[in-house]
Amino acid sequence: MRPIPDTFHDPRLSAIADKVTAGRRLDHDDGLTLLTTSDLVNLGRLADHQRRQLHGDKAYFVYNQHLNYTNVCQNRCQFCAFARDDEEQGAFTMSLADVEQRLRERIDEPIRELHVVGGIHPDLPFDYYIKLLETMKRVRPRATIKAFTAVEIDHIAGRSGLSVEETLLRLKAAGLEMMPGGGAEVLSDRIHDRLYNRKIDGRHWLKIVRTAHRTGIITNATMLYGHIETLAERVRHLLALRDLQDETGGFSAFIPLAFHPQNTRLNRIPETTAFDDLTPIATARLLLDNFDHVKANWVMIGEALAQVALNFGADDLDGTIIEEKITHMAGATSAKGLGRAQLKRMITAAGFVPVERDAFYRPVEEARPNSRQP
Ligand code: V47
Repeated sequence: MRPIPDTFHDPRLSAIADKVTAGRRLDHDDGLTLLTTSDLVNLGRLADHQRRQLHGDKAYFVYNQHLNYTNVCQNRCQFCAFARDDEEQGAFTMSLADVEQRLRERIDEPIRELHVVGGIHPDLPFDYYIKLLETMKRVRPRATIKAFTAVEIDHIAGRSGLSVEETLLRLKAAGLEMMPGGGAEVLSDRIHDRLYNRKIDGRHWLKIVRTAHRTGIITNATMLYGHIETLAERVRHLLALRDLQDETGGFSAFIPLAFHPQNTRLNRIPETTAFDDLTPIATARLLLDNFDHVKANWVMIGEALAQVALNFGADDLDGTIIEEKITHMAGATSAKGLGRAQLKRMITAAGFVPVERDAFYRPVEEARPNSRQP
């Protein structure tokens, strides 16, 4: 085991290091210390220590494609630049033929995961969601479909007239294997009431995710930070996720999402700094002792900082992504997609061994040159 550093500028970190070494669980106060310390380097070293216990020098990425089937959304959350009303300029809803065409444009690429998120469209019938999954599975049989946040699942269940559990089972039969982590934002009634009161609250989000885990659908978990949340609210969010993970074991990865303010109703809030972006990653690695993976999402924090984050507790860079929309509409300046070679170069240059993975973190064998691997 690598030694934990003993030259802490912040003595509070030394006490936390003792707990980490002894395998003792961190608590709410420890979480606050991690989020408030200015001893960033030692915070990173502690998180790196834990990250290497789990993953050694491996760092993961996936060849994935994003697909946003609609931006029509009845919730109109204050932090969102993506949503439109039905008749509003810029509103779109993809037909099944559009979806098929979008997937076929990249059919020669070895895509392993389809990441699918959309708005809460008031009128799409239940059948649309079933056919959407069936279309994706038919066109891309080897890709895992990671689709619909818990907020979408709640809405789709409403459209189906079935229970959430029955809805999930029907979606699973049509090809749903995994759910993305969005929708909870921060598990806090205060923030829910102020920023996204038309959508389900934190308790409801946890209930739907618990049901998904029970039906054998694994999910990710995210946290939208850098807006009006307090540090204590961040810690409570992480601890609520940790409690649910103790109960179900159904979370795959945790992904902190940096708030991008442009074109949103919160556009007076400044963008996050590098310090703001690295501390949630390191804190999550230490507090979420029952999560295997912490992702540094390069779309959110930029390619350069995501690479640095691999040394601050993150073990995964997400992936090629190919055409991110939600954050770019809110002003993200990162690329819209990255190539496999670029991801590998970023990981190698940070001192790690790149591992291309599938959606379930199984290593993927690289295709031989010129071989087709849809
Ligand atoms: O819940 C919306 C976020 C999420 C903004 O599971 C914004 O691997 C920043 O679920 N600035 C949806 N973020 C996307 C999502 C997701 C994203 C990346 C990885 C994974 C995963 C899942 O997008 C929403 C919200 O938190 N979001 N607007 C914004 N202005």
